[in-house]
Amino acid sequence: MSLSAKDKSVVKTFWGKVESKSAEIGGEALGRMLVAYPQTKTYFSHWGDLTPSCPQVKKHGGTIMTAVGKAVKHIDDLTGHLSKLSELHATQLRVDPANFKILAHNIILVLGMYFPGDFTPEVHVSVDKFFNNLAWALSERYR
Ligand code: HNI
Repeated sequence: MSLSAKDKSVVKTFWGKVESKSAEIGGEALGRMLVAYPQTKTYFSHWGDLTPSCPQVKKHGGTIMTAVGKAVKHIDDLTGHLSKLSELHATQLRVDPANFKILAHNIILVLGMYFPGDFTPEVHVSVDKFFNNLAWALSERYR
């Protein structure tokens, strides 16, 4: 499912609104994922505390969303841009790529919560396509 020029511009415009809140949104999304999809906790067991409000979850939520924000800026070459991050998740972190979609689902959910007015169905469909492409790009180095 490739992103049309319209999808790209919708995602970039929407991200312009999201950016200043993105660390908070990332923390909320990561915290929710760890509770609602407890199988994802295994990858973060070295943190000890995995409650949604704990500092590690908040900090890593910010790290993830910074990476997502950079991906938005490289929306024309997600595969090339995310190659190193894909390799890290494949070979060192050994994250099952099915989890990328689970995290994306949680980020999308929180985007809707934070921006009920801006997150129209039209924005939703483009953002959803973007995260599918991002998940696909992050899975690229698993072969
Ligand atoms: Ni992910 C580390 C980005 C999905 C498990 N992850 C990172 C880092 C970035 C990042 C950036 C820090 C890299 C570094 O230190 O150089 N991760 C992303 C993005 C997505 C994603 C953009 C998808 C949107 N990661 C996931 C998922 C899981 C995951 C779905 C597991 C369920 N990531 C990790 C783990 C680390 C990690 C584990 C190391 C964390 C730590 O602090 O030890």
